[in-house]
Amino acid sequence: MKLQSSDITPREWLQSRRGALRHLLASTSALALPSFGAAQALAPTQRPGKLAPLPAKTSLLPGAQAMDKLTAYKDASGYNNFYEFGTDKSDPAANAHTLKTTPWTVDIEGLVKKPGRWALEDLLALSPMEERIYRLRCVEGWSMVIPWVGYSLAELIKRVEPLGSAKYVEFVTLADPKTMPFVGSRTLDWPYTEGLRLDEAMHPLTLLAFGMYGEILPNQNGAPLRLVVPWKYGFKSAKSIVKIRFSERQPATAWNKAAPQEYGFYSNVNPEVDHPRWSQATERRLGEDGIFGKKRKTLMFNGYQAQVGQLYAGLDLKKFY
Ligand SMILES: Nc1nc2c(c(=O)[nH]1)N[C@H]1C(S)=C(S)[C@@H](COP(=O)(O)O)O[C@H]1N2
Ligand SMILES: [Mo]
Repeated sequence: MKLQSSDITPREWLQSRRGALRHLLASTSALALPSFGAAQALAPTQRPGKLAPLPAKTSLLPGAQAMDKLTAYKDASGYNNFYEFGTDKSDPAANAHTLKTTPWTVDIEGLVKKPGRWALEDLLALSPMEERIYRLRCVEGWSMVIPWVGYSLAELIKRVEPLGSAKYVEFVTLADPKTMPFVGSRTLDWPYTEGLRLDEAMHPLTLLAFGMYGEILPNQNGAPLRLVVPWKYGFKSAKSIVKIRFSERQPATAWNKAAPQEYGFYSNVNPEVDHPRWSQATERRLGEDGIFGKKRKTLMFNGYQAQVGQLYAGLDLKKFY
């Protein structure tokens, strides 16, 4: 039987990786192992095996291992929102092959002591890679569980030394009409931008992701690097980032500009605050429930309340949606 990542729970996934590592250590010279042995030892059948491997150690951060069943790779990479490549869920997988991810640079701008341009290679080497299994819930009502690979955005932020006046972080993503067929369409004001309060951006769960399922990100999931903010609606998790800007004022965001009464700056997952056109109380897990399957209850802060709830103490979450 061929074991698919979608058939196993994250606990089994982690245990089988440890088992594979023990087997490898017993059968080969331990000295031959590269530094992040665990992901290297991942059985090839558990990795999609389509893209370059991105070795990582398992993150021990509280909240970093959602114990729900993993979403199948084919669903996570085949059902996407990436409006630069079209508005249908199947468009990004069909069209994003044109995205050119090398060379890639990220500009750090604004209120920091160390502004400048980072090459992707230097960002990849900045901090050890961790695998984190996060729930991600789209504002449209579907959700998934993905083993991401990356490190806390805080590692990069500390390195560039924000000034005391910096209160917000803006993320600007690629808008290249030559490779992104829908940049120029009137759906959104391009480039797609997003923003976080500095304390949200510094929260250890806020992930700068370079990979998923043990491999580098597929283009349609935001290669070569993206944000993953697991307690917020999916649109806050900007894909294919080219610029990170620190500011004193709250930055504009693409969805807020497009429909301010529907998409606020905070966009924390909250089953008690409905979208003006639909309820946010329940969700469907991708691949699991089927279109007519039963819905599951959406959790406050997408299940990350213990980790992030204190960021919003005293804030009226109905007003700051
Ligand atoms: N640049 C960019 N980033 C984006 C989007 C987009 O259209 N463009 N869509 C967002 C939305 S609505 C969601 S739900 C997630 C989807 O991420 P996934 O395709 O990896 O599931 O990406 C977010 N990041
Ligand atoms: Mo979304």
